[in-house]
Amino acid sequence: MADRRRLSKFMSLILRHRAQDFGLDLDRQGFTELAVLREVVRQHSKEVYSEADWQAVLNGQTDGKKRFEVIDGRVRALYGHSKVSPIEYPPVEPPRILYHGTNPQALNGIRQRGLQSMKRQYVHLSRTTERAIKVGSRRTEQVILLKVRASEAYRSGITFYNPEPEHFLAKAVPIDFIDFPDA
Ligand code: HQG
Repeated sequence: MADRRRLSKFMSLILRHRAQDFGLDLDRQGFTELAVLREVVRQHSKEVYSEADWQAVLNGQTDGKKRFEVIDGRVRALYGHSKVSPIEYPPVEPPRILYHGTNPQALNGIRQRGLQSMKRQYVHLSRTTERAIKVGSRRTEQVILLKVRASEAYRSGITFYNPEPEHFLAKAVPIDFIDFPDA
């Protein structure tokens, strides 16, 4: 079996960050033709991916994360885009509390400036503590769990989006709506 994680990572790179470099145009919702993307991947990969590999990655069966979406032969990354590939979603009302898992190095910056989207287009917020801890543990063994008072932020005019069930996005979250662990 081909390395599906590698396919998923390559697709994320193209659809979240570098579509233009690979000659792909994304529409405002981040979609492009699946057939064209497949051809780009074929041209740039040493691996040969089967139909089953493609379906597994597109359906989020590699590690249980739904990263992509296909509608009418067009594909997009659901989240994670950098500022060069802006993407728009319909706004939603968030749950009362959302979580963000981060690392000790980031904490000072967050205390000063709130949660910023950094290299991406949006800040990523998790519905559950488990998911937030998983996200944070990509960078550290000492995950710091922040609680975001999302309903309150929403009522104050912050816009939220929900591209896939576990995740919410916002342009930024000011410190007023963040509960720090030792606060
Ligand atoms: C931190 C993966 C200093 C923030 C994951 C984070 C997720 C600040 C880092 C998704 C800051 C940005 C996104 C501030 C935020 N000062 N640091 N003011 N505000 N930060 O990767 O949330 O597997 O862009 O805490 O699972 O870690 O790729 O965001 O540590 O769902 O599908 O700046 O990416 O999904 O890092 O992860 P990221 P994230 P995939």
